[in-house]
Parts: sequence; C-alpha cells; structure tokens
Amino acid sequence: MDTQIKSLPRLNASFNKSNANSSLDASSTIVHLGVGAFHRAHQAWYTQKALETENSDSWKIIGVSLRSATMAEQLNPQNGLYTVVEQNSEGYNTQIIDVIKEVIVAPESPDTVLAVLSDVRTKIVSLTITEKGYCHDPASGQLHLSHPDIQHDLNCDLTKHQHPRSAIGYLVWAMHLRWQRNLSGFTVMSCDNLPANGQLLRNLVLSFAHQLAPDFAEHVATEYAFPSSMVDRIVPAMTEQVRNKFCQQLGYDDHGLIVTESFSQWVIEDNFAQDRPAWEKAGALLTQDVHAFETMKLRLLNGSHSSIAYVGYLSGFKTVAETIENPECFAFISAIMREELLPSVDVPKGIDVKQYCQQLLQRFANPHLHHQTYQIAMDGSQKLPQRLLHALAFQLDNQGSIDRLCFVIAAWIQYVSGLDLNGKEISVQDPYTIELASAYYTANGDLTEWVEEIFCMDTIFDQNVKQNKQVKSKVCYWLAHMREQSRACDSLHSLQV
Ligand code: CS2
Repeated sequence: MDTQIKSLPRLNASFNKSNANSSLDASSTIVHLGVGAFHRAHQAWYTQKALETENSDSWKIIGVSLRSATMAEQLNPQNGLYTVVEQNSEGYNTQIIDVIKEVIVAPESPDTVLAVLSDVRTKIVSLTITEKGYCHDPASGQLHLSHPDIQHDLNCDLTKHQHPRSAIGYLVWAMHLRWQRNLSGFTVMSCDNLPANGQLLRNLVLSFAHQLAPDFAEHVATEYAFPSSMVDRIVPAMTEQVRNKFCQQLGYDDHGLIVTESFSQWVIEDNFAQDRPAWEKAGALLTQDVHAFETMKLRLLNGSHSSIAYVGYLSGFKTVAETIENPECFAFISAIMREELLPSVDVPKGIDVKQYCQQLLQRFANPHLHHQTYQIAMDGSQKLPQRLLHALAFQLDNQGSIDRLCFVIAAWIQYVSGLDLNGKEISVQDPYTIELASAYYTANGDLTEWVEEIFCMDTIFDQNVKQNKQVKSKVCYWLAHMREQSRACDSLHSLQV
C-alpha cells in the first residue's frame, strides 16, 4: 500500500518516539495500563473527543503493555495514530485518534514505565488489564497473595534492578517512589468489567502497600483516588482480513485500525485526586453513583454475553450475531435477561430498562462486528462470579427461577472440559485451565462428581452457591441433557423459554 498513514494531517504533532521523557512535555499525562483495542476505542476515543471540544492538547496518553510487544510494534511506528471504524447497519464512519503518544512495553523497558508513573505530570493512571490482571480471588475480591506475580513483586528490590511484573506491583512501587520524593498522589481508574472496580482496586493496592509498610499504605489511602467506572462498547479482536478490507477502502495502511459499534457509554465516579480531562463534554456521565450502572451493565450485557459465548460456541456458532440469529438462542437470551438477570439489578434512575435490554439484543445482532463467541468465552473463571453467580445468589435468596443460569453454568462446565459436545477439542484459555479440565478427567464420566469437583473451586463459587444442592442438581441435569445432543441449542426447547 503506497499511501501511508503518515501522510494524514494529524501526524504533524511533535513527538519523538525513541525517548519516553520527551513524550512527557508540559501537558498532563494519563498512563494507561493494558493498551488494547478496548481502551483505544473507548477511553482514548473519549479523551480525544473531550480535548477537541475545547480545542486543547492539554492531555495525552502514554500506553503501557504489561506483556506483549504487539501493540507497541503496531502503534509506535505510526506515532500512536490509528483509525477507529464505527460500524452499524447504516454503514460506517472513521476517525483518526492521535491522543496516544507512545506505547511502552513493560518487560522491555521497566524503568521507563516506573519513571513515567512516578513523573509529576502523571495525574491519572487508568487500567484495562482484564479481570485476571488484578491477581485477585474473584469470589472474595481479596488480593491473591500467593499469586506468583504478586509474590515476585512483593519481594522486588528496585535498588537491585529488579522490576515488578503485575499491574498492582507497578502501581504500588511507583506510588512508593512518589512517596519517597514527596510527590502528590494520582487517580487510579479501573476501566475493567468488575463490580465496584474502583473500590476493588483500592483494596488490592492497599493490601499490597500494607505488606511494604503500614505508614506508606496509610499515605496511599489518603492521597490517591480510586473512582469506579462503568465502561461499555463492543470492540471485537481485529482480524487481518477485516483490517485489510478497511485499509483498502481507506487508502492507507493502518496497523492499529479497530472496528467497533457506534454505541458507547462511560459512567465515572466523580472522585479524582487531581484534575482530569472534561470527559463529560464527550458524553461521559460523571456521577457519585456508578454502582447501579455497573451492575446493570455487568449483569445484562456481560452476563448475556457469557451466556451467548458458551451456549453459542457449543451450538457451533462462531459469532455473537450468528448465535442471536438462531430463534431458540434469541428466545433463551431474552428470557435469561428478563427472568434471571434483571431481578437482581437495581435500575439507575432515568433508565428505561426494557428499552436497554432491547437495545442490547440489537447490539448483539450487529452482523458487522464478527464478535467471536470464543473470545468472550475466555477467562470464564474470572468472569462468572460478577456476571452470573451473583445473580444466581440473588435468585436463590428471592425464590426466583434459576434454570437458565444453571443451563449456562452447565454449558461453561462442558466448555472448560476442553471438549465440545461432539468430542472436538477446544483450546480453553483461562488461568484455571488445568484445574477445570482435571475436574472432568477425575470424575471419569460421573456427572455428579464432575459438577461437585467444579463447585469445590472456592475462588469461583462462594459458600452459598457451592453448597446449594438444588443448583448442583439442576446443573447436572442440564449437563446430561445437552450431552445427549450435538448442539447445546437443541436442549433449549426443554427450558420452556
Ligand atoms: C465481553 C466484553 O469479552 C467479553 O467478556 O463481554 O468485552 C464486552 O464486549 C464489553 O464489556 C462491552 O462493553
């Protein structure tokens, strides 16, 4: 392709990609940990929009990749520029985002990451590191102190050129450097799909800091702010095929191009340690009460998404849209939303929840997104508690129906065995892949034992759910039922959706 993205007008922004300090000029900095597709289509997109409304360049983002160098390899050669394609049934529109100035790869340049985090111009550190990046126990919300990365990071001696590995380790060691230098605290903003994500992250950071020194932990507790936020935009992983198609149409080669839907939502708790971009000017809602928005989104969108992922995958559907196009699956997802997920949602004031659910079904049906069921099925052990199990606990306490939730848990159990309903191998990606598969092999064909083994996993199931005989027998029933079919959706008619 001969027309390079470099020829686009916005490239003229002054930037020297070889030196991180040069990207820390007079403007305030947001350091973003986990600079994947979602961050680029969401928080970076909002930040650019907010700056445009004020015709300002007073903020910039420095991205940090904690593991892979891919994003840095894609974005740094094009000076952080990339295209966001918004696609819906009417067509698409594109926008070039230029607010990310550099991506630093932590394992390659750990000192640069610590230097940027402990720089006085860094006022906000935001995170999209996925659920497992928090190194916590999803059922209890506590820091997993025996996690190998946390163990490593707690014993890390920066004076001996040792460096953290985890996001929590980087954050707390940078806070420690700032503490030693008498620098003020920044805002730490989790943008991951976790309940009360700000409070959760604060607890994890304080647990880690406390292990270093109680007076330092005290300082972190008072000087740093941890707003919660609800983030929403469907941003599927990019494929070469889709990227090439758009690059051809746009007439330039963009290694960082992403495709998303036109919908987006961001609700942020108005609790900042220092100033922030005027995100409200870009459509974000700054409020004191994020909790209701968070639960609504986690249960209705993400809970339905995980249901679509396991039931859809085990029915042979590759994408969310294909799954939702199937009449049985559509009826099932509508029913689980309405009957088993919605009851536990405390609907935020001013929201028409019926309309919200209808809009979700339309968003899921967007055929242009090619959102893979396999992608959403990843890391289920980290997602199930807040997406489905909390709703299940609510239904149990309130004598509500639980069959559909049990059906999805059964589909997840089958999925994480590593074999689909036709015996075809699934490459399961989950921090507990080995434990989950060994439950299947240990049970050796005994479904009751298999379900018992899975429910024994304390990091996923809390006491009330794991001891509930009715739940386990329903899960067993549906597991047996779907194992008699070759597609999970063939069992759905028995659910009387
Ligand atoms: C999805 C989310 O992959 C997943 O687990 O459920 O990434 C979902 O697309 C976003 O939360 C939408 O805002």
